[in-house]
Amino acid sequence: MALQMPQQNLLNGGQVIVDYLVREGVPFVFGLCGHGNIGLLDALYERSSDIKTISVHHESVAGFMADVYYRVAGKPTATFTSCGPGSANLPIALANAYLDSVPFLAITGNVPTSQFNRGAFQELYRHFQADFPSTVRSCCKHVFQPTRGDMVPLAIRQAWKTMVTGRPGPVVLDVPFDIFKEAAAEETPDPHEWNANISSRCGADPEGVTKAVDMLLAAERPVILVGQGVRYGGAAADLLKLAERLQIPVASSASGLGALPSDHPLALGLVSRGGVYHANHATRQADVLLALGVRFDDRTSSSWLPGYSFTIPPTKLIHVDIDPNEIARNYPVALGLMADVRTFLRQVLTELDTRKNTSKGANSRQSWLAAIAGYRREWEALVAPGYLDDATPINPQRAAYEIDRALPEDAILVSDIGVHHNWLLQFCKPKRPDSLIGSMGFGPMGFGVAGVLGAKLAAPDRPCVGVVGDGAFFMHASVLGTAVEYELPVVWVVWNNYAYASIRGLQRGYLGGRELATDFKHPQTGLPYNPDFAAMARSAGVEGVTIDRPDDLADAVRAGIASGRPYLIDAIIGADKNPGGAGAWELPGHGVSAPVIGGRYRPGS
Ligand SMILES: Cc1ncc(C[n+]2csc(CCOP(=O)(O)OP(=O)(O)O)c2C)c(N)n1
Ligand SMILES: [Mg+2]
Repeated sequence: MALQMPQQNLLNGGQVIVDYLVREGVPFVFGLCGHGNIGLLDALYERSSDIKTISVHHESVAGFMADVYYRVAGKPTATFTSCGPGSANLPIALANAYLDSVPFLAITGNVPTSQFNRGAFQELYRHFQADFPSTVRSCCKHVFQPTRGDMVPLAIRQAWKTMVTGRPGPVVLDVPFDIFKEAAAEETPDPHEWNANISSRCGADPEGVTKAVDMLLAAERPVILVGQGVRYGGAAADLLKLAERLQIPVASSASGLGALPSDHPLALGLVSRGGVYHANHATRQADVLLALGVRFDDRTSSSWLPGYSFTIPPTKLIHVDIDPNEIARNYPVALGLMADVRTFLRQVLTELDTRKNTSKGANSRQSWLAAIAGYRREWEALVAPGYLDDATPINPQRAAYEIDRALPEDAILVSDIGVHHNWLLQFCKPKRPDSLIGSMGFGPMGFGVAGVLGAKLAAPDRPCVGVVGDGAFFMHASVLGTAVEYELPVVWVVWNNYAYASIRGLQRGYLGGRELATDFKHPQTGLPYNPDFAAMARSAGVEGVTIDRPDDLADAVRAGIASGRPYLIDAIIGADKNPGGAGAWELPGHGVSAPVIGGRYRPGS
């Protein structure tokens, strides 16, 4: 398509940005208009056959869509937001992407350079002129703010490179109003020169690889712990090879679930404060723990209290991460290696080829695996009754199970934040690295409500289901309109427990039941209150049904997927049970939760 050339046949700032996105192969931009970004919209208008603009009804929706798009497609996209309040709706999604190491380019509008520091409409100026960058500095890898048209080419190519190299993360390109229209360059930087040929897949120090292999071969109770670095680093196939070759069981942080298919005999599942017994009891007894792309946050680590998730030391930790800042952040390391996880795994496999007798260690590991199988049986016996509970409202464990079993193998489940997420983490059986997507770093409500739309755009042929709290859905119900406007056949299961139940659970667990501001009640009757979500969906042109019997839930999910239309299931689910796990969680000043199985492990006792 012919571009409209401004003065001297130069592309303007907006055109350079959009052309660069097109040359990077970005299929979508997500955002919301404002006077601050009409220049960019104009450039997008010109290229509308090359890049599709998705207009949403809340800026955070745009950010969550871009975020989950990347988690599924492995490719970054961009968002556009206006100056002032429009962009101020975005940091929640930026911070979420930042903490979960997910890249997207946030193009934020700002006031015209000629008006800097005059207090123009929507300028944040009282501390420093046009100071949106300060608003987002803790929420992204870098902020670029070109203040002349000819600064745009440099800014866009550097922004993209910063976003995708090293530990990935979101980057902000903050563009004053006039710069979108100001003459910028004759042509756009070529991604092949500035970005495509850069690899950050660095390997570990070769001596470190030798040491790691020595430690793994000598270990009697080794465990591999995987996190996001394996899942999104494309390392799942190499992980499988290593685990099978050395017969080492694999536990996952919440962000690593599905890196090894859940039904693989060596897959232990979730290690966490709410982790399953066989995972937690294996990782905390391990003599060598190989941690791949894991942060050891408080939930994974049972608030770092020894003996619940981990006991490091005496466990010898081999910690591999592309970001050295995460190594030895929370636990001492026997061996810390900065490396891309996939490259490291390949180095280890190559090193193993040079060793003799690797099967000896694998055979001696059978007693360790047998012990873990025993822990697994104990866990399964503990949770068995929950699968059979026929009660209405639906038992949450049963709900998680019914939703999971209704999903075909290629389905993508995007969870929101809340108690439903904890249940899903325990009882879903993800088969692929992207089967169960959740937010673990920042945990913003709305992530799943909106994110499922991004998943669908990334994988139009795969069923995409968002399981979301009633609190979060009400907060972000505008997604109904977006699904209709862009014909996105996603299924939302609203986990309707008439409460901000995860927080009410804390009031019950830690505060003696002093409940305030955590449930939804009708003012006159005192009965649980919520809008009729199914009717709300229908009013927006989305199919909507209400389910309160466990036997109907799986069929409803299947029907939603089969409908080929946006579909909402309002599922009435009990809130009186909390997902108990084998770990613990400390809320400093309020105490420590008790595990439901196994207690605290003390080495040597
Ligand atoms: C934007 C945002 N506000 C507040 C919180 C704190 N928070 C975490 S979970 C939760 C309750 C969520 O309620 P709901 O969506 O109904 O999910 P449930 O826990 O009931 O499954 C709240 C308020 C948050 N994580 N994000
Ligand atoms: Mg709720």
